[in-house]
Amino acid sequence: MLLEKNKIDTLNDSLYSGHRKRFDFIAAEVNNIDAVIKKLSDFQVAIPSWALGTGGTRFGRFPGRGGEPRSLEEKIEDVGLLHALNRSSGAISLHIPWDIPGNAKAIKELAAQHGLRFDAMNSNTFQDQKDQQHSYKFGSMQHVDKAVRKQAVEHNIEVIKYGKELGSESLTVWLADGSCFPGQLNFRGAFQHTLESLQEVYDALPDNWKLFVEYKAFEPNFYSTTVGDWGQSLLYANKLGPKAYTLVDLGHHLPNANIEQIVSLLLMEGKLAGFHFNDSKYGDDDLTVGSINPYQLFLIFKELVEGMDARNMNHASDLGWMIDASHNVKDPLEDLLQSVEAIMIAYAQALLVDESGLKAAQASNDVVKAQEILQQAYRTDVRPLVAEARLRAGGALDPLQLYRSLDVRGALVKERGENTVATGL
Ligand code: PSV
Ligand code: MN
Repeated sequence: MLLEKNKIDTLNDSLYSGHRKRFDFIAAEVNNIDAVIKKLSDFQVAIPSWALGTGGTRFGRFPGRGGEPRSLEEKIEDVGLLHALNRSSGAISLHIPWDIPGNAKAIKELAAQHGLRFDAMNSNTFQDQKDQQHSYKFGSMQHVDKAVRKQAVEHNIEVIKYGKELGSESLTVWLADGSCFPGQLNFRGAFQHTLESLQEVYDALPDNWKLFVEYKAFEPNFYSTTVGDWGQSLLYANKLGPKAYTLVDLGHHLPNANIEQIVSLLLMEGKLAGFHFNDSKYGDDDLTVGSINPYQLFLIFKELVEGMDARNMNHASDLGWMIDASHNVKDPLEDLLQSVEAIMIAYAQALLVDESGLKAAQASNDVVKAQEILQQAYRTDVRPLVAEARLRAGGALDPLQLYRSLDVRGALVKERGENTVATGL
């Protein structure tokens, strides 16, 4: 389904005068307003190909209204729809083998028609596939059997091959490897095997590619995880070399971890790869970004903006920005629109932080002033700035309202059927 530009314009016209008032009000308070809007327009968040269908838990899955994408082509069309609405979702991230591009040239062309590029490629050695020779039951890259490790390495090299065909420039490796019980594995042995396997994958990376090492505290293993936290990920990344980085998935920490501090230090070391955004209350809940703890999201973006500026980095292109969420009770496309909006809001708030005032407050140990400065930015209603950036880029002033008023889901159900289940996960 394609969204005609005149439908976007019609809704924008009806919302414009209210928007203008709200925008002028906040714009008067912001220094360099055009530079801020430009940064917001440039910022793109990749959509994972596995988040376009209804998710579930190990207790079950409740289908949505239908119309889910039945193929990679339809997934690209769905991301194209999101991007047409918000102009901030201009990339898609593929998981192999869930979304193998059969005809890479045609897939690349289709994505380009929707203004999409291919973000990080993701490998999968956490599930056994039907025709697979060796099982990953006891791990993949950490496995005691060399044949299993070799299979995992070869899979990752195959994923790089697909990525090269599509114009991607990074590989994210998330390993479920670890153990469920004390004594099950030798920690150092598991680390060494994993490092050796990752090194083989690293050596197969094209020069302009990056390797993102994602960590996760627990699940599916419940006693130890072989890339369990940012320290372990950073150890691997440092040992592997300059093309290896640490990827932060917000849901992959133990409760109350200070993620913004982790982000700050990884950036300082030049080892932050990027993000998998989601939100959570308990574990890897994969909820809509900003739905539980929007202040934390703002604090993370505050560190990102300050840390990236300190290293002269380009906010839009020097880190990988991606959503990694699951939609159990919401329409996946609505959930993704909400997530992208939450990310843009947190980024906009971070751009408003009075950095020099904050530095002065820190230098004089003025704790109260420092808090005031942060909360001044956080409590500013930046939604008109984000909407203005969308408007200038050709998107909808209110993407969710347009999605609903056009009954996009209804049209997708008509086109694809009620009982479609997204391919993949
Ligand atoms: C694992 O929980 C994870 O965050 C990894 O990024 C996977 O690639 C993704 O979720 C999908 O299972
Ligand atoms: Mn993830």
